[in-house]
Amino acid sequence: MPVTESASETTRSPLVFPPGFVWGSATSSYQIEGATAVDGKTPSIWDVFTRKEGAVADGSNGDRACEHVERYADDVALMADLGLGAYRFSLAWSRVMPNGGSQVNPAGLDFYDRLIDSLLAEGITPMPTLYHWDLPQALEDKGGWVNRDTAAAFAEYTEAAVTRLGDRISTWTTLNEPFVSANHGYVTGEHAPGRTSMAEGMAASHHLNLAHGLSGERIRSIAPESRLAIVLNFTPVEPATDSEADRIETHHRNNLENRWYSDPIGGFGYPQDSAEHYEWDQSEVLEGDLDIISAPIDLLGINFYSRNIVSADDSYIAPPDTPRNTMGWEIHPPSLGRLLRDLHTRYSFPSFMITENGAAMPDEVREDGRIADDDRLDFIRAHVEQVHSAIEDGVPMEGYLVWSLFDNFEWAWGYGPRFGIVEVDFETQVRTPKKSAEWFSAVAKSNQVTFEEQDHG
Ligand code: IFM
Repeated sequence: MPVTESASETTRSPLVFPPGFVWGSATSSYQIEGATAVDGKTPSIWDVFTRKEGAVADGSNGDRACEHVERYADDVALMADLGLGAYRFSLAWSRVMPNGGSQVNPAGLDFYDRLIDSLLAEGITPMPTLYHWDLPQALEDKGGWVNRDTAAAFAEYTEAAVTRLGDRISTWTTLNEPFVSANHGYVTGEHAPGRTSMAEGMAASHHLNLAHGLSGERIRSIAPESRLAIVLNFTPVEPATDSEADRIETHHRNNLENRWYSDPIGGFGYPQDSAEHYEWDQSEVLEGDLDIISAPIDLLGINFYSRNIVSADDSYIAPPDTPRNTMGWEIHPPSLGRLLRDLHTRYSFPSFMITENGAAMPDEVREDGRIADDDRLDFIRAHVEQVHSAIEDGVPMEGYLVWSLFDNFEWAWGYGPRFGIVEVDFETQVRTPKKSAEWFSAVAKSNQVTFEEQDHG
């Protein structure tokens, strides 16, 4: 007898994750910290970019954001209540090394020192990322990522951070989503520093890769016990039609968006046909660079949100019933499972973690004093299911971190899109866990995903 969809949902057995699987959340410095000009911190490119007319949809900036610098102790207590096992955050470079120079600012490092100690006291693993897009403006003034010296400066900054904090960190992440730093920052101009040159974007991409490699060398030498990671974003692409033009365009977009960092790091070098396609002469790639970049990493962090359908002439229009989040991004969980299997097949990285996955949703329904975000809950659960099935297929997945712990400053979109599993009232700074947070907490505490009807009750 056929079972109805809802009956089959309720009768599904739980998905149990391997012992030690890590459940946690992710944030980044500029998006939540606030305190942008205290204790010796100097402006980052985002402090400057947000002041430009029209740069941010709602004219906002990160001056206050979630006031995490002030409220970190309560925030850590909240994570502990939720039963999270890891917290991925980033360090603001210009808090640690004002002006990006060689002078270390102990007062800036004090904040991360306190944060890390509070996390460890609660049994939460701190997972710092050294760079999540907030370059010191002083370095941008010298050419930013287009200037090779920025990669060397990043290694100096790495040394300062790892020397002070490294005794308590088991995994260091160098960069977050370098594709976005190079592309949105230097090619499309929609992110800081707002430049619009393909050639500059290409130079930036190589210097970001080099920065990862040079930073990794310092991490290995100063904290040989800790693991080395990088976090990359992947947006699987599919051609809109079977036409040769669509397939060729898809191929190059895949190389640019999904392989420009993982290929050199994984030892394949840059995709040469696409370098030619994008008219990059590779003059920035000096002898020895690719060896530095391809030194082994211990963990690849994967940020996944959506897929892209590509047509050569940009004519593709998705069917009106395509499910989307409030950013307009298609919701397509099977692309995550496929991506994980493909990455494991192509590269020899020893371990993977979902370091960001989540969705901005309307958050309009309130029940029992909190946002009843069944749509976000469904989104996360559907993606977590894909992770489980990849594990069953032998992909070495070690954890899942939801983006994001809090509603926060969503870059050029300002505070409009809400990605948090915890609601933040930006006037009062009150944090209220949403229904998805309650659900995620139960998953984290039990290490399994259930399919009970009451998940939506
Ligand atoms: O908010 C961002 C984050 O900073 C990087 N990854 C994507 C998120 C959602 O756009």
